[in-house]
Amino acid sequence: MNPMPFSASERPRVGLVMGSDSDWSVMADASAVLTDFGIDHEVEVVSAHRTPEKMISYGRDARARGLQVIIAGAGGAAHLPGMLAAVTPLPVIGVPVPLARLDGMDSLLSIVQMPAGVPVATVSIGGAKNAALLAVQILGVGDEALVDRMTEYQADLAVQVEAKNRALQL
Ligand code: RP5
Repeated sequence: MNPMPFSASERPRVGLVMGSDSDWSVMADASAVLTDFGIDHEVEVVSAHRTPEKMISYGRDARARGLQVIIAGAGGAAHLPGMLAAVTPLPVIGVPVPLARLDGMDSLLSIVQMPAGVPVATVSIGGAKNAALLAVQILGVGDEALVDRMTEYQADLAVQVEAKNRALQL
C-alpha cells in the first residue's frame, strides 16, 4: 500500500477525504484507481467530530476550488459523507470504513441512511475502489476521453474473466 500522500495535485477534480489517517488502509484503493485513470485528486483528513469547522469549510469551498466530486470515507459513527453532502452541491460518494467492532455495519448504516433531500451515493463496506470508479463515471458525463477509458476498463474485466475460465479448463 502506498503511504498517504502529503501533497495535493495542483488542479484536483476529486476530493478524497477521510475521517482519520487510520482510514487510509482502505481509502488508498480509491486513490490508486484515480491515479490509474489519470484523475487529479487531493487527499486530506477531515474529521466530522474532531475538526467540524474544517469539515464545513471543506464542503462549502469544494466547488469554488474546482472539485467536481467528493469521495468521503469514515468508520463507526461515520457522519463525514452526510455532513459534506449537506453543505455542497457536488456529488458525494460515501465509503463505509470497517472498524474492529461491528464489521463496518455501523459505518454502512450511518452513511447510507440519509434523510430525503441530502443524497450520499454509498458504496459497499470497504468499497473504496468502486467509489473511485463511480467518480470516474460521474466525471465522464462531461469528458468523452474518460468514457472511452471506462469502456476499455470494462472490456478488460471481461477479458480477465475469460482468461480465468481458460485457466480452469483441463
Ligand atoms: C472515524 O473514527 C474515522 O473515520 C475512523 O474510521 C474512526 C477511528 O478513528 P481513529 O481513532 O483511528 O483516528 O471518525
